[in-house]
Amino acid sequence: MYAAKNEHTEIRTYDATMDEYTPERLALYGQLRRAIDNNELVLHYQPKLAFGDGRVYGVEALVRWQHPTRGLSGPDAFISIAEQTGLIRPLTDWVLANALRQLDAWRSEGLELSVAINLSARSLIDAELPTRIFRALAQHQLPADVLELELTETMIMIDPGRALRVLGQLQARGIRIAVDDYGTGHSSLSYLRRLPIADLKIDKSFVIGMERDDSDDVIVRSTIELARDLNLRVVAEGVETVTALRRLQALGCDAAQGYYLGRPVAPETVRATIRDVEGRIAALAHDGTDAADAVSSVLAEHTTAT
Ligand code: G
Ligand code: MN
Repeated sequence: MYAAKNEHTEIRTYDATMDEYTPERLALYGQLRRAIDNNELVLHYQPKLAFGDGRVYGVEALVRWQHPTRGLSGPDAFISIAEQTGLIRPLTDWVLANALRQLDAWRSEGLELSVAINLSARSLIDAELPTRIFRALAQHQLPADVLELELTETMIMIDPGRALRVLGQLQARGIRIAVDDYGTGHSSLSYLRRLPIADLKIDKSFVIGMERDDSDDVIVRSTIELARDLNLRVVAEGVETVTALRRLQALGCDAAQGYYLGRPVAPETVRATIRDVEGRIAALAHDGTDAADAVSSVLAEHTTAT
């Protein structure tokens, strides 16, 4: 009926793939609602490394659902149902509260990190989002610049006017806005320039493809140049090999994230992951045996200079 009304046709044949209210989805809705209340959700954290000093400066929080029978699933399995049913607000609040509580604990133990959370399309145009975020920060007496919000170009384009208003308020208070999966959407550069963004995250598909596909390498290279011209911090996602890491360093990328550096891990494993990646990066920088590699000498120079 809703499909027929939307399309202004009198007759519309039932199509199960369009049905938001199948028994499966309704069951999922109920389970997700309980999951949020019962702490079946968990956040895993993936490190982000700064090329400048070879240190992990922040982590991205990634939500997982530890379902009693289905096991661990990622956001793809449940974000869309949350968006369609209004559960996205309690879900976003849960992620925000938990990520900030964890960050507060780390920082009081001397681990100077920032944390990034991923927003969904719906929460981005939620006029009350800024207030809820400021309240959560205040609760832990955290400065605004330790929080980063990741959103995709596509999400911004759904309602650019509203997105811009919400983002403007957040940025004015010092929160960092990052464009996630950059390169997969269709936003014009002139538009992007007007947004209050601090970080550009190059989509992992280009970074993964870079080693064997010249056009991916060109995209990565020109994105880094563009980001630098626009005074943005540019972060490469999907760094899976040391070759990719070195290439990005040579291209002047600011930071990197990916399986080579560390997979998303449970909070209690974050310290060990950071120690491990920083150790490996320091070793790479001092690896004099690889004399042909200009990149490692750049890294070495930097390490001795600081
Ligand atoms: O859309 P976004 O960039 O936030 O996606 C993050 C997702 O990418 C996470 O689910 C994470 O597990 C995955 N991811 C992180 N690093 C890598 C990587 O190096 N390779 C691949 N294939 N996926 C990654
Ligand atoms: Mn992200």
